[in-house]
Amino acid sequence: MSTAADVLNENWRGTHTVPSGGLYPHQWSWDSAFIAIGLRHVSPKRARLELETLLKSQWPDGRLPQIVFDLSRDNDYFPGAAFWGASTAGLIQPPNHAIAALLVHEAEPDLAFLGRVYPHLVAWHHYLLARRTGESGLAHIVHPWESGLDNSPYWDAPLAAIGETYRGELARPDLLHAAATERPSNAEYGKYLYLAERYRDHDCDDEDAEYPFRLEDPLVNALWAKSELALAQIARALGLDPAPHEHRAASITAALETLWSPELGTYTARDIVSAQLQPYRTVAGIIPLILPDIAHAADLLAALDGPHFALGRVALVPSHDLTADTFDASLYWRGPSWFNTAWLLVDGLELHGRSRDAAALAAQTIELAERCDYPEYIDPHSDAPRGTRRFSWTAALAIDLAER
Ligand code: 2M8
Repeated sequence: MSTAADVLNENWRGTHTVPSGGLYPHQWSWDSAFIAIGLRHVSPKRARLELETLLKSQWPDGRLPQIVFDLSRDNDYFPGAAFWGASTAGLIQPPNHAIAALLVHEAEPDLAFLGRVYPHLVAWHHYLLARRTGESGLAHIVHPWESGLDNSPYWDAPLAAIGETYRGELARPDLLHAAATERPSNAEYGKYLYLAERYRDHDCDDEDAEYPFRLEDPLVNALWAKSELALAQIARALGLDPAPHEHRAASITAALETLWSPELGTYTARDIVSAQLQPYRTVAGIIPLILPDIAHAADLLAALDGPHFALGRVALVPSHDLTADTFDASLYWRGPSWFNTAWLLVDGLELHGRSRDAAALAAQTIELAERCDYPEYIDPHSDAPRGTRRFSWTAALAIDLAER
């Protein structure tokens, strides 16, 4: 029987792991962090190399790029290096890397590794603070791809408000590897490419005052705060001062309260351009449960248990509210359950005193990953696999849950 480790071996490219050989032939930023978390149980050495390969592509301003391209596969994914005119994409992804670095070190203590990665991780967080953080104290994203949850309903109204669309030729090699009913539409791709092109043509400098897509997302900021807590532990291990990281984590955690929606009973995203909170429940709005001091932990647990996310009554945790008109059980980040958010919520449940439910969610995550051949995502009602198969973070996080 093929194992999760076989999937990681298949997708290993000598210095890093691709998310999947067909659909995603390059190195993705937050995928690599999740992958390293599983890889540490297979080969701590490879896990360290996975992270350090990504860090090698860090920009001088500190950002970690969304994608590091394999130039030999540039025709197999769009937009690639030819579009960006560079070997990395200018956008970012959610900051889960310090969490991964700490866990990799815990699997096989290596202070030299921690010492090498720490300054890079500090520079990465500094980029978020210096270039992306406004008065609210939260970092904003400038593209749906930066959220990791590309076609979440959070982005519907902000994208609809943008009159422009991409005028170049739209390639969709992704549709060779996943059904069109399970991927974003061409209309969404038109907006994605318009924004990416505009950001690129301003040298990705974050200085375009009229830039039309700027949102504060609860998952991105919760991961940032959690990563600051991880950096505090890394600093302590290195004999450095953890306090600045602890203070930053506390201030992001406090600032997340500005994204709380009493009507929804979850956190949500704020559109900085329109000053609107988005009226949707998504798994991103529950993820702040990973923070020990989050104010609405009890409400988040109630949201998980209630009809919108139905913990224990559907497969894993759906990416979008089961009762919403916008819910679609097969469509990417608009309903299907994903293995990385399940992994994060296992941690959140554990942290907030729900160990039995955490264990049940972990067991379900491992079982579904194995039974469905490590799918990218699954239908929460039928358990049917969706998206691509033999997907690296699904395999990696199943290994991690099984090893704990
Ligand atoms: C998906 O996003 C990429 C663009 O970054 C795509 O659809 O082409 C998302 O699920 C994202 O979170 C993930 O990092 C990436 C690679 O697995 O795929």
